[in-house]
Amino acid sequence: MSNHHDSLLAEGWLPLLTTRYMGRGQVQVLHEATSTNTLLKQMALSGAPAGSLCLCETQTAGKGRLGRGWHSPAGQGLWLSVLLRPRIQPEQAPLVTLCAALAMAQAVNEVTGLDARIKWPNDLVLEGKKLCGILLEIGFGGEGIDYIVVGTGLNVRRGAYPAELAHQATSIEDHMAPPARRELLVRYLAALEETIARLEQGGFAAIAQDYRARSCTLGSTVKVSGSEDFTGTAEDIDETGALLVRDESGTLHRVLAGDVSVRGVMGYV
Ligand code: BT5
Repeated sequence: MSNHHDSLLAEGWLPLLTTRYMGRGQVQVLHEATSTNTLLKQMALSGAPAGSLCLCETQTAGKGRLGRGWHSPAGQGLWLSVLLRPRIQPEQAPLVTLCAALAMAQAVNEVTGLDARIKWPNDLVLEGKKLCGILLEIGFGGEGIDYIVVGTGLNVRRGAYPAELAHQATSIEDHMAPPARRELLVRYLAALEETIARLEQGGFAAIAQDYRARSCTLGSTVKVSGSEDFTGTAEDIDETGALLVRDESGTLHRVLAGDVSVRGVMGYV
């Protein structure tokens, strides 16, 4: 169902790019990929420069976290991965997920006016339903981080997710006539370049204010499931990207990963 008004071919968007390096380097635009993350990881290992990008119309083996899958039907979303080689400490790597979430939230907001919120660590939600998921894959070398592949799956059209996920997933088209995907792409790449530069210079503190303003997690009641289960208030994010949650007895927990449900979001009441 390709539509020439919504083409992702590079000649349509490369001239619109406002970035110094993001979305340049090696650029692969494919009709079909197994997973853009997997392909870009191979490119990273063979020396592709920071800013290289892989995007496709459909993925046959789109990946979520923890071995889960990601639905990526043809023409329905922005299925893409960007290669970063950021100058940050290895323990700061998870902060790149937060940067990508912030950049995508800004891009969606600027292009559509919709108020996409960031659910820590890796989701964007609209009115409590998942609009975008983010998957980081990190390669370490002798001197720290060699590469980070940051994959984003943004649901643009209604067909992006199957009916059985309708209770927890949404798309831009569920809210308005969708914009051309290249507009979202160009804005995302610009926002990502800026956000990563700020992270390199000042750590999480440099993006904290903007991040907080678009977060639906900070200040909310959250349920943490993992090695121990508890409920509390998400108070802050630390210098490594961990979520700081104060439980009902007043103890502060540092939550590194695992599943965090936010009250009122994606089915948690
Ligand atoms: C994520 O995982 O949210 C990360 C998704 C990253 C996808 C991008 S697409 C480009 C790049 N290449 C890849 O191979 N991946 C990245 P997680 O938090 O584990 O969420 C996965 C869960 O979300 C699944 O188990 C489903 O329940 C649900 N899901 C799957 N497809 C969805 C979709 N299109 N929209 C909303 N929810 C979906």
